[in-house]
Amino acid sequence: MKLKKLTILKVNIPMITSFTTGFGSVTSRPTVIVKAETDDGLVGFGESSALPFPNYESETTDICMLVLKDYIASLVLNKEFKNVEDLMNLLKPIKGHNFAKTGLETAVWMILSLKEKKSLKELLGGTQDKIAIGESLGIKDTIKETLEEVKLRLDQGFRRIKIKIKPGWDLELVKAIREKFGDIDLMVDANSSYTLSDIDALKKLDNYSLMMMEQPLSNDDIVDHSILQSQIKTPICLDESIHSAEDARRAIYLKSCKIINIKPGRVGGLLESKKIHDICQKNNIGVWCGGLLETGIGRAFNIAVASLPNYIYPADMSPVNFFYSDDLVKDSFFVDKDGYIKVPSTVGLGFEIDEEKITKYTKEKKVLE
Ligand code: OSB
Ligand code: MG
Repeated sequence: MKLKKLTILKVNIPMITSFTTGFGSVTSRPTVIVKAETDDGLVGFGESSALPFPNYESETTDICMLVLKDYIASLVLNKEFKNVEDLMNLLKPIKGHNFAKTGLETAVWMILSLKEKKSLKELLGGTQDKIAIGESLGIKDTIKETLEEVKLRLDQGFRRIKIKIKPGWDLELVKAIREKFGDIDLMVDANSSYTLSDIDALKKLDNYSLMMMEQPLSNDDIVDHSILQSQIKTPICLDESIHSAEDARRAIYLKSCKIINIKPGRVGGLLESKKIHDICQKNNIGVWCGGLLETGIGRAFNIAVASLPNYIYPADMSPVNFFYSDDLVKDSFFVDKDGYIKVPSTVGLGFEIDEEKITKYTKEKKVLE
């Protein structure tokens, strides 16, 4: 197939609540939507879900816009490719920029789904009809507020609770949740806010039967995580440190983690997500699907890839209306009372794109042919 036109959009849906982590607060969240059109008239949409500032990953929304229009477009427009592997080979000259690549890659997965008349789940080889969902709770002003939100989400059926921690906002909070809610499935995510010099604080958390401790140490580290993992029983889950199947292989070799959080945007798309899934499966490392506050478009791809068999822990997949006043799909997913989302079996995205809404929230637009 050949792509004959790319439309790169910076879209900003108002946030109704901010989301605070160890690296700072997300208060407004523009995202990049890629519309790809083939020479035979098929249309796919994808999302580059980098954050607006370089505190989670170095890539940002504006960097994705730039790399897509100035570098990615010319490598792929009017070039023949057969599948996603071929497409990614065309993009090989570009080092990094996984989020930008994912915007295009996911749009092409949607096109392939339409072309082959198979759902994304089927194309990817997914085996699960529904995926278990957990809630990721940002850092709040008080423990009381956090406990209220934990209760609300447990009552709504969410199957595990993840709380964001940072030095000084950790032990007391975990203790309070354990006291009030007993042995619920509970995990913490530090977003790289500790170092090995904080090992005493991390060892204290180790006594609370946490499902996992996500990315406690530096975003670019797998050595100190290995040292830490050898000293605590709580499984370490890597997020920021893993950008590829090669990174996963190295982390597994060094015993730096026992679990990996796969976010398609962070690793360059669904194909690389599947490769990470596969290497983890071979090595008995369970994976799960993280989120980056995507719109319904990005979330749709996350849901599809999370149907692969080794996605064995609940996904961060709160409904889009927890964070945003609106969405870019008409019939977004919902979490049922038992805490599951159904994986769509229809072709294409699996959800109906709302092009009027995309137009309504577009702040910048580049068309390349
Ligand atoms: O580390 O998992 C993270 C949101 C923004 C930046 C980093 C992270 C998160 C989340 C995901 O926790 C929340 C979601 O998308 O539902
Ligand atoms: Mg994380």
